[in-house]
Amino acid sequence: MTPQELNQLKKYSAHIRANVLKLMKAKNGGHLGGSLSIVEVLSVLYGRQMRYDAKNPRDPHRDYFVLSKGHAGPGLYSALSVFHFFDEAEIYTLNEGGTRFPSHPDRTKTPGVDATTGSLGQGISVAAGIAYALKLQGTDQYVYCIVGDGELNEGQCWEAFQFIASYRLNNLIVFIDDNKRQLDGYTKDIINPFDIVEKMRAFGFSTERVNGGSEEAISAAVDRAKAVTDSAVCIVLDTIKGQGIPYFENIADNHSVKLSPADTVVIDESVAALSAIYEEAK
Ligand SMILES: Cc1ncc(C[n+]2csc(CCOP(=O)(O)OP(=O)(O)O)c2C)c(N)n1
Ligand SMILES: [Mg+2]
Repeated sequence: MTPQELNQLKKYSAHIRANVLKLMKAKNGGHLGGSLSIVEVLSVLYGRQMRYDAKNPRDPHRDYFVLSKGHAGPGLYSALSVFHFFDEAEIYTLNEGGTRFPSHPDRTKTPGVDATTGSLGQGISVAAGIAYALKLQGTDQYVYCIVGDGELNEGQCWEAFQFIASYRLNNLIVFIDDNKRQLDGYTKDIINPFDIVEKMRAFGFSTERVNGGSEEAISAAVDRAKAVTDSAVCIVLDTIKGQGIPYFENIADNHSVKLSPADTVVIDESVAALSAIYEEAK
C-alpha cells in the first residue's frame, strides 16, 4: 500500500468515526463502544478490499458483508454513508418510525445491508450459508463477517465455525472484534474466552491476531487471508471498545451509552478534530 493509499484509508476512518459520534449525539446515545471498535476494519473493507457498487448494492457479483454483531448498526451505517450507498443526512433518522435505518441492520430496509442481524450468533451462520452457496456456484466472490468477542458466548457461533472449517470456506473471512468487553463488563470476567486465536486454530481456521486500529495491518492480514487456499480463515482484531476516542475508551460502561452534557462536549470536540483530518485537501 502506498503512503497515499494509507492516508486515504485513515481519512475514511476519521469520517466513519465522526459520523458514529454525530449519530450518537443526534439520538442522545446508543451502541457507541462496539461501533467505534470496528471503524478501521470497515474503512479497509469498503475503502480497499471489497468489491461492490454503491449505486447497485444488490449487484450479483458483489462481495457480501455481514455484521453479525448487529447492535453495531450505527457503525455500519456510518461507513455505508461515507462510501455513498445513501446520503449521510438520512442516517440521522436512526430508529425513528419508518426509517430505513433501524438500530440493528435489516437487509430489507437498508441499501448495502446483506443480512438482517442483531440476535447474536445468527449472522455468522448466515455468512456461512452465503459463502457455501458461492462456493457451490464456483464464483470468486468473498464474504466478510464481523463477530463480537462477547458474541462468542453464543453456542451458535461455534456450530457455524465447525461448518465453515469443515467445508474449508476460504471465501469467508471471519473477523472477531476482540475489544475485550461485552454488554455488562469484561469478557474475561463474564465468560472467559481464553485464547481466541488458539481456539479458532483448534477449530480448523488459519488464524492470526492483528492490531484492529491499524488500517495497514488489517489490510495486510486480509491480503494474507485471501492467499489461503486450503482452510477457513479468521482474523482476530485486537481492538478497544470505544476505539479512537480515549474519553469513551475509559468510561466504565461504554456499551450502550446515554449521553451526559460532558459526553456531548467531548463528541463535539472529537468531531471537529476528525473533520479536520478527512476534510484535509485530497
Ligand atoms: C441472542 C442475543 N442475546 C443477547 C443480546 C443482547 N446483547 C446485545 S449486544 C450484547 C453484547 C455483545 O458483546 P460483544 O459481542 O462483545 O459486542 P461489542 O463489544 O462489540 O459491542 C448483548 C448480550 C442479543 N443481541 N442477542
Ligand atoms: Mg466486545
